[in-house]
Amino acid sequence: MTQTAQQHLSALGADLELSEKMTHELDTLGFTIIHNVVDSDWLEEMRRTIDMLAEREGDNLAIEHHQEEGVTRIANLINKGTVWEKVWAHPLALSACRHIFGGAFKISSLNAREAHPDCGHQPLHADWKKPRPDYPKVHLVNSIWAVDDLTRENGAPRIIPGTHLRKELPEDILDDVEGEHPDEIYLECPAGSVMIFNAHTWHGGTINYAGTRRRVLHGLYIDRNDEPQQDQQKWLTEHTASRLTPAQKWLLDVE
Ligand SMILES: O=C(O)CCC(=O)C(=O)O
Repeated sequence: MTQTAQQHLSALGADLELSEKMTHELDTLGFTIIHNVVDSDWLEEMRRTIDMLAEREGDNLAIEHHQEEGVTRIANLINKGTVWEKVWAHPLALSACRHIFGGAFKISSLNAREAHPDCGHQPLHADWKKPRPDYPKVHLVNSIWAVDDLTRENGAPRIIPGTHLRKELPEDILDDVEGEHPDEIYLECPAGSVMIFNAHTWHGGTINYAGTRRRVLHGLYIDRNDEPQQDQQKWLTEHTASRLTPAQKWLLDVE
């Protein structure tokens, strides 16, 4: 990592010492869950802002990337409120990224997702869809922030431990990426928890049978040399730019 990258990451507080449990889980399982990252006031602000944006954007929701049947997705949160800054630049998430990538990285995107009642099933997938001739290099790290309690009944995401250590994509190996997997684990956790995972790990959204609210955020980070899901320079508003620190600009890879 260059000295500039190290300076910016230090300015962002991305040098927290991770617990042995966290690093062990990240290395062996591909994911870790941390509870009580978001307090109740902050959760309320997130919930209010998500609902306000969903109402305001209507049919235009997530036009920046992709829409999903039966699901509310809100994209480009970086330019949709100051409440999100504490998410995408969170020292814990950045410190975990630093451990997983082992090199310089940047923001790929920050989006919200909520499966509607009886909807939300996704095939098992890795977020990095390309072949991995450079395995075990890590290209993507994801974080799922539980804005509401996540349970098996309301569509907690599922994940297959250890699959970040496979070169292949699930569709190359499995007969049925839609069906149950013998090793799947549901990422059940109370609101305010964050699941950080190596995004080569096979995972997917599940059905919200209970019909209760299950808003989550996806904070996605990418190797600094790869192309992000969202071109931050293209979508950056003057308002956002005006309040960014030099280190935050570096993290977003914007001028
Ligand atoms: O929100 C979730 O439950 C996981 C969604 C997911 O993996 C995705 O949209 O790629």
